[in-house]
Amino acid sequence: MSGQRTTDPAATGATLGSMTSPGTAMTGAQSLVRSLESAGVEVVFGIPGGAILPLYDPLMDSSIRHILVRHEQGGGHAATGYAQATGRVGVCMATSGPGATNLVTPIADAYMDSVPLVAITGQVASKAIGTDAFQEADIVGITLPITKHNYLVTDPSQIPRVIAEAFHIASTGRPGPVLVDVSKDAMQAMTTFTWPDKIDLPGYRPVARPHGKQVREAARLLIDSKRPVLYVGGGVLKARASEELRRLVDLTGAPVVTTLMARGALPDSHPQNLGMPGMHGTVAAVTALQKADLIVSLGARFDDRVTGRLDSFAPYAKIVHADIDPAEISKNRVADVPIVGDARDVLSELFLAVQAEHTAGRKADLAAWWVTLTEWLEGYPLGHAQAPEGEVSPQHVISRIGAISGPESIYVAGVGQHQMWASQFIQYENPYTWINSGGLGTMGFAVPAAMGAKVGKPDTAVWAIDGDGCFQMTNQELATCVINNIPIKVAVINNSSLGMVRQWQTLLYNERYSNTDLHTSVGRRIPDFVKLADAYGCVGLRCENPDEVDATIQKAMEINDVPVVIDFVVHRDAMVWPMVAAGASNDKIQVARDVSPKWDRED
Ligand SMILES: Cc1ncc(C[n+]2csc(CCOP(=O)(O)OP(=O)(O)O)c2C)c(N)n1
Repeated sequence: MSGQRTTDPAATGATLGSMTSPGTAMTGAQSLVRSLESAGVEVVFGIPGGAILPLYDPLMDSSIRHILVRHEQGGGHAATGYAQATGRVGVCMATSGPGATNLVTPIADAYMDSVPLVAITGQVASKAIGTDAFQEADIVGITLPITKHNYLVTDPSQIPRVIAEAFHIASTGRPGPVLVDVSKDAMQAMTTFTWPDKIDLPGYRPVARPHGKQVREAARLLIDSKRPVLYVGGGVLKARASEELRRLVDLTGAPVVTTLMARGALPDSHPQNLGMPGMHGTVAAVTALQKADLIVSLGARFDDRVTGRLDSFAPYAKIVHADIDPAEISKNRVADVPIVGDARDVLSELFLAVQAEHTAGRKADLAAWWVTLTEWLEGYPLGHAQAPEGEVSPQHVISRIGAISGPESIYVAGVGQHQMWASQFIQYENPYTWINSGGLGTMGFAVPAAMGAKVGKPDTAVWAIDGDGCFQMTNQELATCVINNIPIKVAVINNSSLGMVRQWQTLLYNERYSNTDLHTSVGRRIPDFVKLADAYGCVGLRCENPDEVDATIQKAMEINDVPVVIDFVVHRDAMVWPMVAAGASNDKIQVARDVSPKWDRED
């Protein structure tokens, strides 16, 4: 995880020496601020309250930028967006009790998507812990299953060590969230500050370098394979290994699928990129995995949204499974060749091993496989039905945003149909340009995560592509954006309904639309998103006419001093295709309602 090594205390110790001499007397809160500075923190998203107030006072004198959010959930997702866009550790903070429990969703979200996050919470005074004191919640207990590690600190002298460890754990191995809960009295008491010059965690030694024998075995399988697929997951991005991936892809000539968490790891324009696998993946990507004789999984985890019905997933394939987290290997699908290691090291070594095979005159012949793959790619490209006359197509809006704003922009999605379309219809050419909530599927992710991404990448255009349902969960962070000069662009794909749920009701519940109508455009506008944007001090635009899509996007591109919200009123019956129904076999992929690819019908 080289991109995150700035958090290593050994690397930051030199700077520290000039800031503070070891053993300086100060309060626990001052020590906590010094520790965050020493860990290289530049920005924190949070909200103060009684238990964490001692920390907010010295924060005023710190170089660290604190961004006051409107809801702790927004602070957590903002830290995640920042981390995803920059590769650094994201930091959020909250007070005890309800402040801390409001962080539960973003912490769980970061855990599922392996995002390096440090959450600092204030806790009631140590003597009051366990007494049901005002605003007491056992946040360490609550977050135990959704953090990589967590701490309760009641002794101020432990603060520098714990913070150093928290950043180390969050950013190394398989990244993830770490929570540090600090009692109020520990922040108020006097202590001395010394930043540790090394981390001593005997029980935590993530393996980075893969085992050479396993890598050579994987290379041999790749050479012998007639129908290999490189199955690339978010771990490749976490390891900042896009370059290494590209080299292996070019060397092997093998087809690649990039999961929802890995979009952008290999350019979409690369001829070997078959696109996204899984429930709403391309026919070529889904079917290539099904028919493969070898799957080389790189930083992916055989998630149910990718495998579909597990016992019928990729029945002919041998599995090479490379992951930094040994717990992932053979969890869902037994691996023939397990490789534990950092994706960048795995890719570099696999490259050398395949190169050695080539030098020895052994090379895979994938010509026949590519004939078949090309038939699938050409026969079943991604596409969508036209919207009814005069109505706006959501897929068209999203693809035009991608085309006009371009591949250097960052696109952040909420959860639902718009998320799948944003993954399908924007061409990702660069890593770290696509940010979404893949594992937890958290509605409300887009606006705050886009805010965090824009803080980390202020010179990049950052789009939140959101649903009208998702947007209503966290749009209050637009106030944070306006006040703190964070000019994101929000495209609300307004189908006046909880679209993805409605799609399932259409397909599986006989078009009985129980509680999915949001009344945000059809007949009424509750709320009116343009007025809402205006109320926050953003520019609000509306587009209801298919002929005005491009001009509206262009207008948003020209506004760079305040956030822009566009209410794209789209037709509500658009559906996400292709689709593999939940729990079904990937062999049952449909490209439209009751329409399967030709070979499936012939079967
Ligand atoms: C916090 C949360 N609650 C409920 C869900 C279940 N859910 C998944 S998609 C969806 C609908 C999203 O609607 P909208 O934001 O309008 O997006 P659309 O699908 O219409 O594009 C719901 C309710 C969820 N993923 N997250």
